[in-house]
Amino acid sequence: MSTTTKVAIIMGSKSDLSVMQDAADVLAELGVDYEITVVSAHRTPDRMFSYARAAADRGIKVIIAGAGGAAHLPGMVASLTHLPVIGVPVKSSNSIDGWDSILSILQMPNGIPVATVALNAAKNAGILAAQILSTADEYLVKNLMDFKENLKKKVEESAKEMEDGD
Ligand code: C2R
Repeated sequence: MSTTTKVAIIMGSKSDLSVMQDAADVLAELGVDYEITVVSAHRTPDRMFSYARAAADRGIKVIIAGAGGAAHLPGMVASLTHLPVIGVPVKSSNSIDGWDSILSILQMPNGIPVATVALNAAKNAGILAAQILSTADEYLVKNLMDFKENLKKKVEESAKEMEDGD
């Protein structure tokens, strides 16, 4: 990890990477350094404890945690750190229909929030992490505003194409 790395992307299994890569890609697009790895509350509880406990001291400001099925990783990590945790429900091979993961991450008890994005919405998790960091980073504010301006332009282009019958 470089000294400028502020976002940690973790996931319960390597099999989540095809979803979680979207968070990494949008952070790179926005100019945010990140680290990415596998941490499982179920399979590697000791690793999860040490990773979550050390994250803030290593300079991490936001943790993005994705997991599928009985997704305890985001909530357990949130219970071990004061850092904001963004949870990504993953529709994994062991998921019934995605709801198991959504509800495991979303329905946290009072006191231990996890900011839960939509199913497989790792891109939104990356954008939200950048928005959190931008409250103390003017350079990021500009990148985010450019990003949103691009979204607006794409919609306006689509609208024009549709209206013109292209
Ligand atoms: P495998 O493909 O490795 O069997 O994993 C992973 O996030 C993945 O979506 C299947 C699914 O199990 C999930 N998993 C969790 C946790 N650890 C692994 N939900 C956890 O600690 O919450």
